[in-house]
Parts: sequence; C-alpha cells; structure tokens
Amino acid sequence: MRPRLVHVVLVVLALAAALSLAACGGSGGSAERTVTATETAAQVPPEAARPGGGLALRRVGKFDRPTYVAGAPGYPRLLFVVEQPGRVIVLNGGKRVRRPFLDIRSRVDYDGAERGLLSIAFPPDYQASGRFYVYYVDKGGSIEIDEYHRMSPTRAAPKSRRTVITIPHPVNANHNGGQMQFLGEDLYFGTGDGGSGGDPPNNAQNKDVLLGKLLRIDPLPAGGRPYTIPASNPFVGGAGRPEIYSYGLRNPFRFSFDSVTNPQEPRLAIGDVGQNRFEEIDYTTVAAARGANFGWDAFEGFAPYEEENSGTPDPGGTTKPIFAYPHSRDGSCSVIGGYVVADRSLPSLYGRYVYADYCEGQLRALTPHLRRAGDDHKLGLAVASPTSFGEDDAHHLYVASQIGPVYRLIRK
Ligand SMILES: [Ca+2]
Ligand SMILES: [Ca+2]
Repeated sequence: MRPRLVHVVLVVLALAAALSLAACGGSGGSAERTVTATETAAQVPPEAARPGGGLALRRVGKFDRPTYVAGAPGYPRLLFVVEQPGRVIVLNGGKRVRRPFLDIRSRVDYDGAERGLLSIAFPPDYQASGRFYVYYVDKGGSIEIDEYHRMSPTRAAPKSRRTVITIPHPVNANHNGGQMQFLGEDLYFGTGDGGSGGDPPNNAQNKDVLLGKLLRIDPLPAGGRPYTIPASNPFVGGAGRPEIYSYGLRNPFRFSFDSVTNPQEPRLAIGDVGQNRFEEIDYTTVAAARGANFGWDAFEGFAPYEEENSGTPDPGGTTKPIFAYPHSRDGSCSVIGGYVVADRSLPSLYGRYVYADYCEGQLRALTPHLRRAGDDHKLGLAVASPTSFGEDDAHHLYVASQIGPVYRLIRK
C-alpha cells in the first residue's frame, strides 16, 4: 500500500495551554489541570501537520493519549506506542495488532494531566531475554519502574511483573520525569524535581534524593536487591545517592542518546522543561554528564532563577545548556526533547537534533555542538500538542500528538 501522505492543519488549541504532560511553568500541583485531551480530540481534525521542506509526516495510527513511541532491538517491523492511561499498543509492519502488547491500566495513576504510563524501554538483549521495562506513576503517586517479560513478539506476559524501583513523589502531581533509555546494559531514566513551581524543597540540587535527576542502574537483580548500581556511578563512594548519574534537572521529560555524531563517544541530549521563562536543551557526552550538575534551580536556561520558591545560590561548575528559548517564542511552554536523527532516508535531517515545544507544536531542528547549538529552525511541520518523539529499531523517527495521532517523519 502506498503510504498516505497527510496534509494537515496546525491545531493550536486552548487544550495546549490547558495542560502539559511535561509541565509548563506555574506553581502548584497540576491537579488543577484536568482537561482531558481525549474528550477534546473528537472535536479536532484528526490529522495535524503540513508538508515541510522535503519532509512530510505520515500518520501511522491514532491512539489514546500517546506518550511515547519505541522500537525493540531485533524487531525492526514492530512499533510500540505507549498510551498514558496504561496500555502499550504494538504495530506490526504498520498494522495495529488488535490486542494490546501490555495493559496495566489497573496499576497506573492516570490523572488526565501529567501522571500516567510515560515510557517503555527494551534492553539490547531483548530478543534473547524477552525482558522490558515500563515507567509510570503508580496508584500511590510514586514513580515506578517495573520489568515484564514477553510472551510473544506482540504480547507481553501480564503476570511476569517485577518491581525494579519505586521513588516516592508524594507532594505534587506534576514533574514526574518519565523517560528511560538503555545505553549498553545500563538503564538511564530521568525524574522530575517533585513538582509545584520553583522546586520548593530544592530537590534537584539535593544529591540525597532521587528527584530532579538523571539516574543510572542495571535493572537486573543481584545480591537480593531488585537492581544493581553500576560501579562507575559518580556517587557510589558517598556524597550522594548511588543511583544518581546527573543532577540539577527540573523535569527532563524526554531525553535521548546520540550515537550518530560520534559513535565512539555517545552523547546525551536532554529536553529539560523550564519554569516561567526558558526551555532548555542540554547536550554533552555521556562521559561528561557523569556527576554533572545541570543547574536547576539555580538556573533556568542560561539565566539565574530568582522567582517563586527562589532558586538556590549558584553552586558553581554547572553544565550550561547548548540551547534555550524563551516562552515568548510563539507561545512556547514546555520543551519536548527529541533525537539526533539516525535515519539515513532523511538526508536533510541526518545528524541534526529534532525537537518541539508542547504548546507551540512546530517541529524544529538544530545542529548539536557540545558548547552551543547552531542553526535552529522550524521544519515546516506541525503537530498538535506533541508529547514525544521516538525511534523504531530501524532508526525511523516518530512524533506523537497528545490528541491521538502518531506520525513518522518521511521524505516527501
Ligand atoms: Ca527552590
Ligand atoms: Ca539547566
């Protein structure tokens, strides 16, 4: 079947301003953000994007508040779409498999705002091991990562669940982080600062708590513990929780690894959602991110943070973003970190970092450099309320819209 190219309409919705998965600025827990996108979606034209310069969006399906898209190593025909209420849908060769890959809605606290099922991750040995991981907010409001096993390539074994880690997140419903990525055997995942606005307890700078951090574990159990701490984690010897890899993050809702720019030296790209003024992209080598302090809540983007629940004094030695943009840029509110494009069928984008903003909806790309980004521009493609980018096992790039559609970026 010939791929269906979608001509679309940019839908700038009141919805976009009303809620943000990743949490726009503003104080208070997000319990007040109760708009349900699924209700609104019915009133909205189903497709959303317009042809860009040599690029287009091909719709691959419509889902219930998709929060993530991923492929599984060894299964290039499969695409997994994570739905925030608690299901994982699988597409096989582009066709949706009727039965969900996984349904954990009964375990997931989905509040119509930021809580819910937020990502899935498959380890490099997935084809042989069949194990995979899900990140969600549980019924107690805690961040939880569970391991499951596969029953067949398109079906998880629902009773195979094993809790890997639970991180209390008791005070506010916003800023839950949510991204997991494997690099080798190690599972990296980002947690939010615990919510509200301005990080009232200053969790992000506190190395004794697991909130506002990039964490790194080997999720396999050992020695009676549900996971293993990599021996080279920066605070293994004390001075902080041993799970911490980097700190000083507000809500690293989406992050990815870049193995394109220099395969010998993998890099980390974090979209760290800002408070009321700036959104930022952090980009550094994975090696340099070890023990790095990304600055929140002493800094928001490049600027000192001195607003509500005031920032902590400049601790010195923070890792600056390579790029930040103000909320005044076309009504932006929350960066949605993306990927350094590894899809060789997209030559105009190969090696560039594609990202978006949840409220603005324009897909954008910049050239990532370790000190400063270059050539940031719009791609001429828009998606209503983008929640996430994702890659399949063949490195195709996808973007999910909160109102339902998931698109693949293709060459026009
Ligand atoms: Ca603070
Ligand atoms: Ca920062």
